[in-house]
Amino acid sequence: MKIVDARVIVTCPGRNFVTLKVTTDEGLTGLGDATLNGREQAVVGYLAEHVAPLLIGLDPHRIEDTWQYLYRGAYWRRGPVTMAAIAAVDVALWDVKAKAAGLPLYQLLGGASRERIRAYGHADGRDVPELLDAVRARLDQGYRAVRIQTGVPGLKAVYGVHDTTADGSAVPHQQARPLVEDWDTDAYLRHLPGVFEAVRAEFGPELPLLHDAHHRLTPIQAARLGRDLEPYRPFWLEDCTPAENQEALRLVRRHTTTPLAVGEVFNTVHDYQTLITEQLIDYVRSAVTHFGGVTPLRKLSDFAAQHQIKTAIHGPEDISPVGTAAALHLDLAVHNFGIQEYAGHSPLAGEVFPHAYTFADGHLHPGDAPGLGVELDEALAAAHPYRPAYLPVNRLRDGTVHDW
Ligand code: GCO
Ligand code: MG
Repeated sequence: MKIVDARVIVTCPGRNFVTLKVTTDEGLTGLGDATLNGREQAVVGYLAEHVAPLLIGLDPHRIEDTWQYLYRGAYWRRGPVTMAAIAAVDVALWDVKAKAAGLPLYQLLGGASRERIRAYGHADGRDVPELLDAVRARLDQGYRAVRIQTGVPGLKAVYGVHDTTADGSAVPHQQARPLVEDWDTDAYLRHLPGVFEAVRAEFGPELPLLHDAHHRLTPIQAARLGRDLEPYRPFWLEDCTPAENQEALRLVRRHTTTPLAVGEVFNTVHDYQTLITEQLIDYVRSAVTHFGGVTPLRKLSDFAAQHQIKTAIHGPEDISPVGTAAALHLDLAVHNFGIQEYAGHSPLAGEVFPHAYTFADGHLHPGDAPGLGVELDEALAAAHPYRPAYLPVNRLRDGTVHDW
């Protein structure tokens, strides 16, 4: 079998998605997600100009070789743009291989290690009563694990409490310039333990509660927060510090038993070396889409498993249904699965990407269609073209740019 066509398709059914579509001389097609939120066109250029031409004539079955060819062959390694492009190729080739075998992808990864995949959803509110309502809404949808984020008194727009501004008006995803959020770490550290206390008081001790600090703390602040949250038994504290400084997590770990999750902005296993070998974290959070695909994420899972670290693949709305499906096949297959983030997609995105995966009773399953189990309605995709959009930026009260 040979690849005869490789095309990049950009669509915006509510938010931008970048998809690679590979076609073979036997008429099989494969899809890969290359969406890099707020920097989509950089990956489009990398794929269309530098990668797609190299794929023509290759045997799509040679996934490992193609991965190494694109990773080592470029000389310039790593980075989100490169690794999102390689991920799209890798996932598209796994899609083709599984379709050629007539099997859902998870069967090629060793088969199912479990019946279903536990998911966590997002609940956020500008204040505690709004958050409690949001948690209740997620439970009504069937979720059995919830990430909680709230506004902080005195701050007007806070990470994770999206879609509304201080005056309650909607924040559009598509904007000509980034929205500016504001931040005060002391106010946040004072506020959050009370939020956990209120949610525990309302929903009891059993509901798994997660929280994302989004890289905003110094190691000693993260250590303080981890300790202050211990009475409420969080499932995890995510991205407490900017973890490109892996050594920083040693300090956090020394002070708290709150489980730590890290990795959604990582691109390669090297970013995890110290974190995994020194057991400084409990969950690896990388997305198939930003980590170079199923091939390296499988290797990461196995490396993490040797240190009793579990997987928790990144699953926000900006990972397309193609990237979501790839994650679900891995989740079902690997032994050290922990939990899957599932923010879901708009109904329109579901129509652009018809898919076999399902969500019920707080659990996901990739379905049993051959391949990934996701298709792309190209006509509908074309009817919703790319719209420029940025992620927000974050500033302290005095105007200093802070981690977002
Ligand atoms: C998460 C993430 C996301 C990211 C987003 C950036 O845990 O789901 O933090 O919300 O901010 O994916 O594009
Ligand atoms: Mg996160």
